[in-house]
Amino acid sequence: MYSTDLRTDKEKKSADQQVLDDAQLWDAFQARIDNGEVIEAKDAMPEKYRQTLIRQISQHAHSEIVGQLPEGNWVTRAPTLKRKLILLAKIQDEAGHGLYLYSAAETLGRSRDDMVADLLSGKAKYSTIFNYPAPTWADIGTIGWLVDGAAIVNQIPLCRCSYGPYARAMVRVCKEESFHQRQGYEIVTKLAQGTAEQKALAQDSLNRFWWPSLMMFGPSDSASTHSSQNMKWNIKRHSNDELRQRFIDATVPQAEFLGLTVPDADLKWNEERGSYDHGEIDWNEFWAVIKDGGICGKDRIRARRAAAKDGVWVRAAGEAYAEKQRAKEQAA
Ligand code: BYC
Repeated sequence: MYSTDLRTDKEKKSADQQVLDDAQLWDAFQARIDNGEVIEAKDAMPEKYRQTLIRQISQHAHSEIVGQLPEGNWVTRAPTLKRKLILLAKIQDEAGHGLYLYSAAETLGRSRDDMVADLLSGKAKYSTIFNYPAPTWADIGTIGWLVDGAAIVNQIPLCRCSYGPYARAMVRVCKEESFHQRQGYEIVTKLAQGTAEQKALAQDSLNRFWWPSLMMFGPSDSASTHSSQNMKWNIKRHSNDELRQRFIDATVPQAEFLGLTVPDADLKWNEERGSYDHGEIDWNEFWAVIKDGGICGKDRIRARRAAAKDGVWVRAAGEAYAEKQRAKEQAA
């Protein structure tokens, strides 16, 4: 498959030799991070840094790709031609995000084929949010508003992540997510300001997507295994709970503006903190969706396996064409 790892075999070998494992070299790497330097693909890095980036970036890429599925179901049922075009453009953007992210992960030495194989075998994680069903048109609005909204809050700090290829990919992704969030909020606005039935549809969708959207930020800080090291390495700039709180504070007024009710009886403005207090997230549900795939996990993997199988001829044709071009260039 196409690779963006541009290093020669010799360079890869020498990078392998540079894998930092003794304390002194770790300190030197940490000093670069503390100094705000950007780490590039050919730089020496601790093996754990490389592995945690491959883990996070590939999970992120899988989320973008699997995230197309609930929305894809609505392309043929979008209420107007304009809505259909906007939705198609958004879904196409998500494919592009997956591509940038797989490419960024490949610079760390893992092939896209291997990463995709992990997704298809069920080994790799992707965001729990995409294992929830989207049975109504209002859900397409809510996904843009809440899911892309949460993604922006989580991903803006990643534009300053210490790993250059990931940070640069995030800049473009965030710009596009911003359009996605607005188109989603616009759909929900139309419904909330429409008939009583339309407003009820919007409210029902908010009820179902609110808590799963909060789970997108990951487990609470006390249960997060990677946060502390990843913050030391400037991969993460803020903790899961900090970003979740930021999302709640930005989103509750948006729901209020639409006359919708956030489904949290404990939600209350805290004057002293200048922030909302909120109810307890059901972490049992979160871990169960990670473990068993929730309502849609099996369908999502089945759909990705079918796409991989149906796309074999496309990839073969692409490779044959590239080979033909190479032969032509060599002959010229
Ligand atoms: N779902 O130590 P923690 C989009 C896992 S796509 C599933 O806090 P970390 C869109 C975590 O992987 C947006 N698993 O981890 C697309 C770890 O397990 P492993 C996707 C989760 O990495 C299409 C364990 O729990 N965004 O917007 O420090 C259409 C412990 O967690 C989840 C990204 O991927 C979860 N929600 O922090 C529309 C952002 N949360 O790997 C929209 C990039 C946690 O040890 N990723 N886990 O087995 C990140 O920022 C971080 O990886 C996270 C987790 C904040 C998600």
